[in-house]
Amino acid sequence: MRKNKGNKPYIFVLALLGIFFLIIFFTIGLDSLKNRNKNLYLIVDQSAVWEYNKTKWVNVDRKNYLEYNWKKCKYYEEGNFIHHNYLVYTNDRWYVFNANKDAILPNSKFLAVGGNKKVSVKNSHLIDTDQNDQLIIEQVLKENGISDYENYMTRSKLTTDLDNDQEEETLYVLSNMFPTDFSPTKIYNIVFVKDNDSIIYVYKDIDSFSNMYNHCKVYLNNIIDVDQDSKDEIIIGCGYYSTNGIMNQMYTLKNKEYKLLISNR
Ligand SMILES: [Ca+2]
Ligand SMILES: [Ca+2]
Repeated sequence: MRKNKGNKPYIFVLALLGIFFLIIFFTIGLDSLKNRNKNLYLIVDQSAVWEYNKTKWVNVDRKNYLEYNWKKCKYYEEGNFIHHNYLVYTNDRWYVFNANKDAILPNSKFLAVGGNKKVSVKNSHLIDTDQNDQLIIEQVLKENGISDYENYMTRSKLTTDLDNDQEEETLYVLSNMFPTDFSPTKIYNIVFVKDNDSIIYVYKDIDSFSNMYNHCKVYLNNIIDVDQDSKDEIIIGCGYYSTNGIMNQMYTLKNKEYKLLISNR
């Protein structure tokens, strides 16, 4: 009896400590345990969340998007770092909040980078092509069996050093998808890089006009170096007609070819 009485204060302190650690565990511990392996993830526009899982990129299931809510991430639009922002997934879309937790309107070309791994994101704002690009565009279209050069909707480019050889390449984005005032024989989306005299294709999708609504219209989302090898990965978006969503893909340069790293469809 006596012995038990003497232990009472200790039991009380131990119980208090236990409760204290349980509270800490459930508020901070559980959260960090969940995110322990999240060393790099990308939230790409409204349509993809990609996580780097040990050796490969994986698509995060939409039902798990909530795990990323209120995590601080680096928020970019067309390669411009806007701020360390917070993203919140609710009602089937991402809402973006700044450091003061005020809502901001996301751009359709946004990219949020989360986790603790270093990456570099590059300006990915395209400009319209001009007279000097005409020859190379015609050559590429001809090479792909497309003869009507005059009818197009998107011809844009970005000049930058993508492979870190200290020389600039030009990335072109061409598309005549979903025309309203002309009917081409073929519809196309072509993304390619002109590196000196060689053409390196990133994304190519060509079909007959009658199949148009099975396709999407391509654009550049962002340029990022995810593995810090100083060679840029290219993220494209491709919007399907009406409310049929967006395909996002990330490509990496291996042996002078762009290879698909991950696609959300
Ligand atoms: Ca280069
Ligand atoms: Ca890279």
